[in-house]
Amino acid sequence: MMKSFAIALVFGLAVIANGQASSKSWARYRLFPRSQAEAQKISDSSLSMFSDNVGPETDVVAAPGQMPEVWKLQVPFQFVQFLPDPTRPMPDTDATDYRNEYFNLAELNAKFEEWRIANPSLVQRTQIATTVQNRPVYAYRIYKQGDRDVEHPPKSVVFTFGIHAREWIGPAVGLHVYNRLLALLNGPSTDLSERLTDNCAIYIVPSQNPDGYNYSWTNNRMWRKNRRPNGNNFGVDLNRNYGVGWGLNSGSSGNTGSDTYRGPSAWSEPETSGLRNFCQGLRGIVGFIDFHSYSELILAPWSYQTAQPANLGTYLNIGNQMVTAMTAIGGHAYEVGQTSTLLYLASGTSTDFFHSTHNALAYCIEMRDTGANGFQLPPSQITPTQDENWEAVKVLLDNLL
Ligand code: 0X9
Ligand code: ZN
Repeated sequence: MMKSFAIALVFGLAVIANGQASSKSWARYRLFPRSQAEAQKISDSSLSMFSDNVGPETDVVAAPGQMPEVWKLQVPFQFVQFLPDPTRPMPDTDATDYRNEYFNLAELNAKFEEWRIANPSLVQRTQIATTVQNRPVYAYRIYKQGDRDVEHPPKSVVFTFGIHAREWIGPAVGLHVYNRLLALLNGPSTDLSERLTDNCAIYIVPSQNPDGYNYSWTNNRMWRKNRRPNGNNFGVDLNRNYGVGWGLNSGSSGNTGSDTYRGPSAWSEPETSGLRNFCQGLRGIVGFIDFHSYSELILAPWSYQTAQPANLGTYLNIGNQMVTAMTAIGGHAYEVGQTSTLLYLASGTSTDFFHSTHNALAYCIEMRDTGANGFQLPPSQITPTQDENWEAVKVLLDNLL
């Protein structure tokens, strides 16, 4: 049964593969790996991952002429759709409305700076890394010193955005979280703002991969990694470069051309090692969220192994509270679970590092949508995605402060 299904898929595809359009067009294919070894073959290939779901099925993007790469995998597959050429530069939008437009790197940096300068007593900026192409990576600290006259608050929470270049909704949500936190601290005192004042500093890294983000605007909308030159290829997947579980359990690739290339060693990239060094100096990191897209998932460690973390119950409990708040405001019911079992094995990730080294409650949120538009989420969905993820942030802070 399973076998004939597989053969039908492959034959079904042959018709499309030999059709004229596919050799000249970009196309999305769905692959059905039957074993860990086949999943690893997909991960090692130079096909661009569309969904990164190297589990029961995964979607890849084939450039014109890349069809032989798909065949070579010898994994059952089916055609999903033709895609617009992602290598066309994006039109320069001159975006000003962060609730309804995507900001390019310069616009994003300018907005973070505008709000920092407008709030000198609340915001502090630190450069935590310099990228391969010499761009700064910044962390913005938001903290209002309260009655308790402490030099450093006892707790810290860290939010990172934009580690994967093409996930444009990430930095867009970062802008909103920053804006809402400033509004909270500037507005009338609330239970949460009081606890924030006395207790906790929040750190936002709005764009952890500025080289990749810029490249996704200028050259290739589907770019994921940073822009490290690797011989004939470019880029390290920064979310495979963290030093916990690095390179283990087929959750990453050693091929430089792969979209999940882990880099030559753990922490080889400035965007990851800079964040690690910066966090070494912070007091008590209790919470962390790394914002990604897409799939509408709230993911807990571990991601490099299927074993459960000792406090999985706490992760699921707070995750479910997030879902309740998010669904109430936006109607999208994100799913909660452990990365390695709900999604797939991913080794060397941000969450495994913050969970294990800092003992933080460390989530990865895969934001909208569930695949209809994927990384190219229409601007009309920016506002609702920002709003529902601000709810998730508040739930985390409520539980941890
Ligand atoms: O593969 C990834 O890095 C993430 N999915 S994505 O489609 N956005 O690339 C999920 C990995 C899980 N992330 C963490 N546990 N940090
Ligand atoms: Zn991602």
